[in-house]
Amino acid sequence: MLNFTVVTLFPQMFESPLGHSILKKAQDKGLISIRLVDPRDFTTDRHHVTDDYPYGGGQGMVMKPEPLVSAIEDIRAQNPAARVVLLSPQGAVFTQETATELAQEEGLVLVCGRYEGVDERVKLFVDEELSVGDFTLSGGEPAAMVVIDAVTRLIPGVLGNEKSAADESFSNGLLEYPQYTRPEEFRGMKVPEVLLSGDHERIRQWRREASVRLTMDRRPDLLAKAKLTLEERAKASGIKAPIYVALLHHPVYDKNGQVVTTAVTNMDIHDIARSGRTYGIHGFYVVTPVKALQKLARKIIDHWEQGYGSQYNVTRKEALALVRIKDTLDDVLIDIEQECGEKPLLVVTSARPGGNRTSFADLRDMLLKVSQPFLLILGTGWGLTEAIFSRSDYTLEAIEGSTDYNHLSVRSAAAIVFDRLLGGQ
Ligand code: 9D3
Repeated sequence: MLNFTVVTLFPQMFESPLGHSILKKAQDKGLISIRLVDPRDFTTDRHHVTDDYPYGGGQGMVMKPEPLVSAIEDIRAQNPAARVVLLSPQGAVFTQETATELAQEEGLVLVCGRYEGVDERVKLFVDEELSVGDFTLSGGEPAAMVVIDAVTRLIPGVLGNEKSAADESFSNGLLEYPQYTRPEEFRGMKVPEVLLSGDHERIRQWRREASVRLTMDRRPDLLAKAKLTLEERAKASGIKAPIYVALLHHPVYDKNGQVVTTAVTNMDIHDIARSGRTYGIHGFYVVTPVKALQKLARKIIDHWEQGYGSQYNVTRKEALALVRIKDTLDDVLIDIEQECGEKPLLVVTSARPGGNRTSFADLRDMLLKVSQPFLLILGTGWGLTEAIFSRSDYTLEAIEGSTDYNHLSVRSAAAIVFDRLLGGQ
């Protein structure tokens, strides 16, 4: 039994919504109760005044603290376990998760504001503030009804069994699949054949796929929290283009603007491989013409792939399987062309400002549309040479931090670029 108490200047507003359908049945079955309390009954002045002008001036009226707080204290005294919620545009946004949490309570007190808001000091007498979304209502009453409805549906016994199972499918964090009923053909539009097939496994698969696709199209923000399989996640990311990364040790500039070859480092190989594996990068090229450094790189990889490390840490092995060592950028391009059947588009990254830059958002869009492979080129030392820039198809915008200091390591920059281009929001 969940006892709702609504504190409102307009108790009559609740009569009809509570008097019909599910909410009426839930009350009749004794699964919930709803008490309406009017703060006007807690005024002590002759005119029962509940609002007043705002200090500091401004539009409209503000609800006075005394009647609301007296009402809250009176309710708390009778029902000490109750959770007291103020409906307010400044509250945390009410979600299905909040509803699930509130449905576990024994008592909920919903305090509705009117006018332009309530005196700030009332907020010290409630447990939390909830909003129902980013739009302006005339008062907390419709929001309280929303909360009562969403919470009541989750109380065992309120819905039939089949229906509560259907609600579970919403709590998987996806939008619901399309529904059809008779007739089989309406104004030339047929019901999808699979739904008439009677093949429950195919129907389940079709619905699941439709849910994922619809969520991807309309509410990609939901996908971050949704429970998806790895395959579904890959599909949902919508990225068709295979993405490769090359870490260039030559040709790059040194401090003095000379073209040099930098040393291969253990940490760059490990960390970019692990980030790359995490974000679904197809291959990670370590490019150096120096044979001794290639040998070093190979030794690092072999240790984890075949040596002691492969037993010691199998996930590291999985990441390092992405690493390929090449002499030059041209060798990388040949390798990708052999694997994909076409040349990759070249994307260079640079911390240096200027030039005609492509934003992360634009490149992300391109990855969704194009199926041609992409090669992200990362420089070492003091950055990629002009020769590499002039060969590239796109120059990605520089990563902006939040200060004027901008000295990311190449492996940190790689992780940030992967997340901005490929991350689930
Ligand atoms: C003048 C600035 N307004 C804030 C955006 C003041 C104001 C507008 C509307 C103060 C209160 C209200 C009434 N709204 C609610 O009480 C309310 C609400 C809402 O307006 N939107 C979403 N959720 C909620 S919960 C309570």
